[in-house]
Amino acid sequence: MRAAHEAVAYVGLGSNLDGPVDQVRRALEALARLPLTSVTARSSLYGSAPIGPQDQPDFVNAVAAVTTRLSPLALLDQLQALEQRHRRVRQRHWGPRTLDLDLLCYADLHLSTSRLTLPHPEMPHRRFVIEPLAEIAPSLTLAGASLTAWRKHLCDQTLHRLAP
Ligand code: ROI
Repeated sequence: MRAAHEAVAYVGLGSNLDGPVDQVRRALEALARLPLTSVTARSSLYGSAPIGPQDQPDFVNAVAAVTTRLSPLALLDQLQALEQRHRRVRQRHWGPRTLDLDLLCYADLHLSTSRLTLPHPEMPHRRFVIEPLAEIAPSLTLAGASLTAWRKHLCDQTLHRLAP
């Protein structure tokens, strides 16, 4: 489905299986090839301790900014198809995965459906999302609060910049 206007959306990427750095780099390249969509910025790659079960490898995370004429659900379809092309395996809930692509927010849309909630409900609490987002969109606001304000409320999580 085609949206009437171009919208700015943010996509979170994460991997902790099968060469995570490569998984995330390839996914960033693949995002740039999505129909009606361009990648306008991408963060550095970050290494992050897992949120959820601790008996799994650290994650590699990044965030990309895109402009798109796809509707939110059409963009979600594309992201899920991309996860499948990376032979996404997810062995258990909140367990390790080869590639996770989360639609974090889409313009200033608020949406709550069975398939998609926007902005992503967990994103304000996750350092592995907020820090890369602050790198590429420092003036973004979420629910009326700046990323700097959100940063003060993040749960403790080890995060370090891995690669540009
Ligand atoms: N933890 C980190 N650090 N990074 C992720 O991308 C990530 N993704 C998830 C869960 C399992 C919740 N934990 C994560 O889906």
